[in-house]
Amino acid sequence: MCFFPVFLYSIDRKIPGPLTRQNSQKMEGFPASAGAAKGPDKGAVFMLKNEYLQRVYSQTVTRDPDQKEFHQAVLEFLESLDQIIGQHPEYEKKGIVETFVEPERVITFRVPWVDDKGNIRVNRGYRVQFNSAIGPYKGGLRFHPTVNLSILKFLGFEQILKNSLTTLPMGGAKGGSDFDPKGKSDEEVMRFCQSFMTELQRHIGQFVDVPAGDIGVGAREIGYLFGQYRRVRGTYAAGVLTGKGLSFGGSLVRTEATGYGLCYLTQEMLSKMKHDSFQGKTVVISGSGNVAIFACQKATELGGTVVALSDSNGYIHDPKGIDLDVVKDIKLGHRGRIKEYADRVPGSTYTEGFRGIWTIPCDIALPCATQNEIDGEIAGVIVKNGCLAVAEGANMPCRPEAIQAFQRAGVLFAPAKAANAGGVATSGLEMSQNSMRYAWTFEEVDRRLKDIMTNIFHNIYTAAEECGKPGDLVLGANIAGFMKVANTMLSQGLI
Ligand code: NDP
Ligand code: 2IT
Repeated sequence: MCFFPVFLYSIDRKIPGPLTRQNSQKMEGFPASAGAAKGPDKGAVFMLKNEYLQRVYSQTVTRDPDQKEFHQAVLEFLESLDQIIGQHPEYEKKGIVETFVEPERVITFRVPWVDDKGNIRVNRGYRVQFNSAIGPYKGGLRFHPTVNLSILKFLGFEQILKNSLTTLPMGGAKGGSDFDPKGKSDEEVMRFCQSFMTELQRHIGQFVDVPAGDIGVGAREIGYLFGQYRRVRGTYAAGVLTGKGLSFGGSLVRTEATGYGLCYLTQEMLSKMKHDSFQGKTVVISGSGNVAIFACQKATELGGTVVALSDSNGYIHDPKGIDLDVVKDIKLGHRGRIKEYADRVPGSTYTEGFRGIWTIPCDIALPCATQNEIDGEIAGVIVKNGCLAVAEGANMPCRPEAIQAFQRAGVLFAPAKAANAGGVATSGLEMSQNSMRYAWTFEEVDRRLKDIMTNIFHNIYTAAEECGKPGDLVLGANIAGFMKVANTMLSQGLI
């Protein structure tokens, strides 16, 4: 029994989680903490009114106190659920929410490999198989030195909701390693991928778990991973990975899909909510990897002018519009740094530090680099500069206080689990084509992708309206994504 109807959490810009609580000493198992609630200048205050959800969040934090990114993703989701949980007593009765926030399985393994100098190197590999109620586990692999269980659990958790929104039969998962492909030779990357897959292969399969790419994992890595899977298993099971090359079961449009899908959803949001479009708009996109490059391409095709891109070192500004051929040559051609662009394109500038990109005024902001790159302060600058719409190409690039700042200012905001679902949706289409042993044309896949993204927008828009919060697409995405999985979990019993 909770004696206190309101449970307060303060989310600081740097350290998300329950930094503050008031009157919560009756909550079983919640770690003691102290401190006054943060003022609005320091961070946003979040409330969970429902006692059951308070308990679930408290247990999530207590179990894994260091998993800040995971807490952040779970809290945002629970806040949305708070709006409807009272109408669904069956979820508490059957323990659906506490089951939903706990991964079905977490696999960690060591990945030994030999570098070009003959040194033995050991990385850590992971696969978080979060939820398989509506289909086999599905989600990307991230190779980046910052990879840890907190990040993979947040990504796997959001993937459940995202995959549900696509309407395709895919559960949620994420995996990867703290291996850094940057600066490694092709041979080193190959040896690493072979070692990684030698272990991962026993945990995946077309009806079990289907990995794909994410940060640091593109066509090259997927090729090496697929080669090793085929060799170790002695079977040509194309459907075990997505994002494959076209000659071995890959789908047209998968490379472009996340960036294209992001723009399709943004276009639909602008049209429905502001009777507007990309036409004539100034666009800023962070990152310069797979998602950013193809978002830049589609935004330009739709009539926008993309004036800035970044990488983890800094950003380029080209007021006349980014020359994407130059970016592709730098990033896809020889894995160079974005700084080169300013040396090659007259009239453009390069500035050190990737966060400064958001000081450039824009109508549409598409953060496509990594998590938590936009905090409350940066969001304030984006709002002040008159931005119309923010759509998340990366996973969780906006901190909670940034999202609040956008929503309060009336800036349209599309959350990642809806806005960047085009990548995994097209992975789902790749799986379908693999099952049929048939390949659709570019136009066919692109048409399906566009339909899926348009559908996602309308579903989340309608869900928000039905919850009495029209325009709150964070709420709409969380509720629409969750209901399908939750009701499936109810049908299948306690698993
Ligand atoms: P890439 O590896 O192709 O590119 C990542 C880009 O983000 C690079 O420009 C990279 O710069 C930058 N970046 C990565 N980490 C950081 C960091 N810590 N700080 C600043 N910049 C950083 O990855 P993707 O484009 O595939 O992924 C980008 C985002 O989109 C991720 O959040 C991913 O989870 C998400 N996403 C990807 C999908 C896909 O299909 N690929 C699908 C849905 C979401 P640098 O080169 O300097 O590291
Ligand atoms: O975050 C994501 O949705 C991805 N990295 C794509 C996953 C996939 O399985 O295509």
